[in-house]
Amino acid sequence: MTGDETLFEVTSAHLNTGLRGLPVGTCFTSFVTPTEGVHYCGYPIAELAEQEPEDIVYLLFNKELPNDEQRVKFVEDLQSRGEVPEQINEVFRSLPKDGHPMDWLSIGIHVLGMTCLTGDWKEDALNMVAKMPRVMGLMFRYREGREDNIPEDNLSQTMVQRFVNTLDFESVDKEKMGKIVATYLVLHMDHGGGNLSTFTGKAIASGHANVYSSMAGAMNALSGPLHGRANQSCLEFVLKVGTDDPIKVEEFVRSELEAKRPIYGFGHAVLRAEDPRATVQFALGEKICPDDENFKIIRTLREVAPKVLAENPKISNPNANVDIASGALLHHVGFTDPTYYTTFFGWARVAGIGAQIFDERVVMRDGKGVPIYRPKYIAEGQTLRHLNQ
Ligand code: AMX
Repeated sequence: MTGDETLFEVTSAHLNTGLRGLPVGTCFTSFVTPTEGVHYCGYPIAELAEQEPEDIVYLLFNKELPNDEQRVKFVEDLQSRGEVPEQINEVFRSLPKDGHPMDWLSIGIHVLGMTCLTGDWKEDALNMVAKMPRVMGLMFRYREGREDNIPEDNLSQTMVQRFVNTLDFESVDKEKMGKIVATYLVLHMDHGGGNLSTFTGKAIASGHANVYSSMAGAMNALSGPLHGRANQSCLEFVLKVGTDDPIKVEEFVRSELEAKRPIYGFGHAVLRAEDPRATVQFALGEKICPDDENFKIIRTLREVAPKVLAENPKISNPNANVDIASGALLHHVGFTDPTYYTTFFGWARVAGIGAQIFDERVVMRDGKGVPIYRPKYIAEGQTLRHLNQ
């Protein structure tokens, strides 16, 4: 037995805790540290924030950033994969408009799986990444009843431009929108191996369901209010604050805590400082929309809430998390309905989860792949000792 193998002992205290903290595998794409937050393939996220989303997709699949030549080739490759099947229009036309956008996204991914499957893990994962901008754009269009005059998908554009082009929002600064969406995608593409949606996607793929079915399952996991849907709750919270006056904001924060409600956008399970993804988005907001009403509110919240939360020693991290700023920025460029926010999160994660599924299926264990997931459950009344008998 090596020293490594003795580092972690499973005790009965680990049972029924949602696998929290239990080491179960290796993640090649990203990890999270308490001070610098998420790192993609070793790079702290703050160093990557200005990269194009296509560069990060390349990084997650190849474990290195592309050089200029590789970048050009990869962008062309993604563009060649971008076309979406006509059937997606029929399906979206028929879905209930009051269904949650995350359910639409999951169904859209299933449609891709039913029409575009190759059966090759990497091909399918990259094809899905390439098709997502159009799927996302179409989802907005059909949900909002803007089914007529949808611009053709311009496959020579970047992923974000294709989405913005499909949406074709009137009276919105498309360049600003593109910058905010691109930054959002880069910051959200991956977050370690054990978060619920990533784990779910990999678990489904371990039974050799295809990448599309696995990703649809991952999106369903992401849609939960304790997971990806927190970003929707965050903007709803900011709208509820409704003022950027520091005294009133402090009163509001205290009254929410008094009522045992969370202060959304603050705190983190792993980070012990402000999430660099929040820092990046605050800097972007100061550049793009310093006078936006919601941005002014989150600026004040960022000053006031950590001081109030720090009064409670139980709270491990009183600082801003990634979700505090993303909603205000998206809102500023016309995405005023927070129920859509988790779909941006899902769109971004298709890259990270797709890359992790590829690693687990094709790369790990010298190419044999990780076997079908099968954690051990103990029968009622038994203890861990029974496992050794
Ligand atoms: N507001 C109110 N109470 C908070 C809080 C906050 N922002 N952050 C932590 N706490 C409370 C916890 O609920 C917990 O209370 P309990 O002991 O009564 O159960 C106690 O402080 C200790 O929690 P913790 O160890 O500091 O954090 P955690 O790992 O249990 O929870 C998180 C982390 C993010 C769920 C929590 O900070 C929270 O609920 N934040 C507000 C909601 C939010 O912003 N969610 C988005 C998270 C974004 C992300 O992680 N990507």
